[in-house]
Amino acid sequence: MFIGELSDFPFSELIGRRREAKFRLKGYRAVRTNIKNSELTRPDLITLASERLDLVSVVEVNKDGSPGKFSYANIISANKDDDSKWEINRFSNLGETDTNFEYKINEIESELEKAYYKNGGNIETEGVILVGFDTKYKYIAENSLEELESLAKSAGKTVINKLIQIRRKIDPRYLVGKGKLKEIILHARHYGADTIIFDTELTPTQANAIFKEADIDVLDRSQLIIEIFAKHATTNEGKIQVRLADLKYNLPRLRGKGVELSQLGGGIGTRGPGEKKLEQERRKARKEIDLLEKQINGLQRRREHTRKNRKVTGIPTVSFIGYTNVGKSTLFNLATNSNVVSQNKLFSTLNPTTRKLMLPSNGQVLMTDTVGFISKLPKELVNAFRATLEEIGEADLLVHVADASDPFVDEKIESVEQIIESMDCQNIPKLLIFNKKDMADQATIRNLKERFGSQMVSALDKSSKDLLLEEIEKFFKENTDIKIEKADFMKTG
Ligand SMILES: Nc1nc2c(ncn2[C@@H]2O[C@H](COP(=O)(O)OP(=O)(O)OP(=O)(O)O)[C@@H](O)[C@H]2O)c(=O)[nH]1
Ligand SMILES: [Mg+2]
Repeated sequence: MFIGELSDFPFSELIGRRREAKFRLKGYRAVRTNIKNSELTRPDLITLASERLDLVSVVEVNKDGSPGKFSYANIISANKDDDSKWEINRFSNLGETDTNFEYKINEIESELEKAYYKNGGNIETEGVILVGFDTKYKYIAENSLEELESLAKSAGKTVINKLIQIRRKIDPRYLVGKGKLKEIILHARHYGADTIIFDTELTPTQANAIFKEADIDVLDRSQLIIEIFAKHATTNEGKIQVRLADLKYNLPRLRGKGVELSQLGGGIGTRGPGEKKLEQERRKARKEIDLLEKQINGLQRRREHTRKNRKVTGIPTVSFIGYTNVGKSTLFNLATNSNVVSQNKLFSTLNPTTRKLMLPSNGQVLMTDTVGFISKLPKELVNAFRATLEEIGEADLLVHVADASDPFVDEKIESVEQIIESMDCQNIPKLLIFNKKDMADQATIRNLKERFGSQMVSALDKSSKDLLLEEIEKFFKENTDIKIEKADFMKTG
């Protein structure tokens, strides 16, 4: 029983941030009494939904102290066609209710559980709500959100629902504005989500302010990308690079537990224990960054050495570049009879691989498979993936692979070209090739051919190997003055 505004009651402190609950209710019922009015207020209902209380009710007290009108509300199942979160039941007199509340609550919980699974929830994996955002156009936010969904799946998460917010002016504190943010949080809790992922890079201020409002996890697009890289990193260098990117991105976003408390307790000019701890964490992160930078520089020198040796041999180098998941690694495997990882996930490749390869008229080249690009790539990651950047920077030819079956192929080609330019590699000769021809319809193939005049291949079709290699050979002959040495069979055996 609580007197006063329900929304002021410190449920979170009392019950804690119970993340394992997912579709469960918290096991708390709130009864409020009121002298004048028996209506549940909006704050009552919001508290019901956000704290996942079993029930919230209000009893009117008659002048003589006897109970009068009575109403109660409970959460209803999340439904993608209807955003209602609660239902209210009203009775003209408390004595009139013959509801068995134990039974009722069990019934609600079993409905919530059913809806959780029906909405795609999965108790084993992390359930996420995705939030798309743009300052102008819904379709831009939608396209980007679709990609965010693939990213979330590549990270092994379950996408429960997607929301889009268009706002002319970015809120520097809450991105989407405080009111909208509260709605999104409520929505996420209603669906039993574990995490909200924003499809933009949140500034440190936004990340911290949003975290304070939401009592479930919050990620942004860049953190999600870093998380995927971390999952896929297998080599020592890959792991160091990801850790470095992670530390650099999150250093200004460190929150430090207990900072709010120390700010409340300490007067102006004093530093509470929370802030000191935060400072310690920052210092620790900076130290680790320094150490990792040194390790990476060491590895870089070693790679430089290898590349110099390669240069001496005079064999031209060809690097496959392109948007993530277009089939670079599959094509690389086909061309070089290799076995690097290729799979239908974003960022399968993290480290460049180089192999020697024979072109149709016996000329030799070195071919490299590289990390895929993505639009809005966090700069901490671009810098961290130096191994790939160096490979690209040193290449004699960049084979830009694009996916012919992708409706957004134009935007992705553009995005790759921009990244290449930002890496100062725009002067390296480039050959555009369309892959996944088998998945594109005839009209699209004709249209792409007309506009780009590029070769169409399918990495799944063995005959594409010759097409690709002939194209590369022809390009060297017609567009560069690089002489490709023929393999010397006597020497190499
Ligand atoms: N239908 C079809 N699927 C293809 C083709 N080429 C590649 N794929 C599939 O596309 C998915 C991605 O292929 P990858 O070779 O891993 O792509 P990638 O460009 O190396 O991706 P990242 O390393 O993540 O940047 C895999 O499931 C491949 O089997 C193709 O020509 N046709
Ligand atoms: Mg790959």
